Amino acid sequence: MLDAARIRTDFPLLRQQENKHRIVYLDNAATTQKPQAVLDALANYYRTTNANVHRGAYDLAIRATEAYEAARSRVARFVNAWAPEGVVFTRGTTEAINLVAGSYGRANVRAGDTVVVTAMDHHSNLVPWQILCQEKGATIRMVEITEDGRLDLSDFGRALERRPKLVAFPYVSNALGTINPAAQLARLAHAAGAVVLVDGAQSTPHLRVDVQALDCDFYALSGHKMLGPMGSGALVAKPALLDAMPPYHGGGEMISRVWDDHSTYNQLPHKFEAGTPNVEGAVGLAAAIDYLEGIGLDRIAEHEVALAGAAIEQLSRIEGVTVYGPRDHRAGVVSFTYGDIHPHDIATILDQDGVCIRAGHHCTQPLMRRLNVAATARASFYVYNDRDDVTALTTALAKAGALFGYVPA
Ligand code: 7TS
Repeated sequence: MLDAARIRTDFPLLRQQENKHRIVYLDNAATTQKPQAVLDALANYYRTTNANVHRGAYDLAIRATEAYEAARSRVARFVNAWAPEGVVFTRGTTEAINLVAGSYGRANVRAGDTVVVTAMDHHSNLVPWQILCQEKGATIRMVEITEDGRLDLSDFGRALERRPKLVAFPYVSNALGTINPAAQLARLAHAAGAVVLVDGAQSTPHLRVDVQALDCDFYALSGHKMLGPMGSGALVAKPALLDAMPPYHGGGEMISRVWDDHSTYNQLPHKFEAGTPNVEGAVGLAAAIDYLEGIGLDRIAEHEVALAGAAIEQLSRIEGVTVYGPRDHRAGVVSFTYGDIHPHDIATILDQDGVCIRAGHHCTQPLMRRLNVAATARASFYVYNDRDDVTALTTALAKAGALFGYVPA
């Protein structure tokens, strides 16, 4: 186990109380808190290095550009990207997927084509493909899940028989915690002639990721879910694919030469980074990666699996609680319902004890329909959580049970 109590002291926000209780922050799948090292990197950037990047001839602007490009290399090393120029900074996973749909998708998907997604995809890995398919007259094929919340591999195989243009899936489900066999899925999809996009929003913070070993084509990630700043993230892609893609946004920085009626475009990755980028986001994300690697991704994964296992074990002992998702080969996300208590009520009652969890559809409405629920309550763990947090969760839940007459008060 990690020394979570020690790690917690690195996070100023976690020193504060919520509703007069020690904060028990269990909404890490939505966003994580930020360590002092990241806050310092942001302040330091503005104190010593801030200028607009890629256009200054003076030393300060050169240093800002170097900091930004060093952050790109840091992200590239972290996920073993094909090359630093295959890392395009975005606002997060959502923008990265929209970039692929809007550029690769619009250039390559035609009427009658199929795009494969899964029933456990976050809306941000579904709606961009719906928009694309509606525009092109193409079809979405959604792969079903099994009873225990895994991808149905035989249905995946059937979907591939349509020879889809593109296959998109999450490495880790934000609502079920399922870890998908991403390398195997990518291999099968490639064999069927498809290009593969992996939604890495929930995997990058929690597992050691190697995009070359996964052998996907596109990989999307969010910095704010891995201790980095809000509005930071990246699309990691095979450079040859990016090179052949048309631009996504037009504007400054993405051009080479501009004429009255047309333009030529900059080299990678700048072709996809129109306008002034989020330099502080990139610098803060690089600091977050340093912090995470200081702990070690394998240890982080092990820690979360242990906490999720303890949570599932304790929750399952409470009569009336249903825990969703697989029991093993899963990440630190635990979705549950408690009888007919509305998940929003559960979250509100838990908040009285300082326990922050998410309630709702988790941007996975097609999945919620398959689970036959409108919403679930969801606890998600990270490096600063420990077994006391699991106990705080179940103790507060018992109070909710008492309030709604499920257990004697
Ligand atoms: N994909 C998955 C699997 C996610 O969990 C999320 C965010 C996204 C994409 C979108 O990421 P963004 O950084 O661009 O917003 N998931 C959640 C969540 O589970 N609760 O709040 C946001």
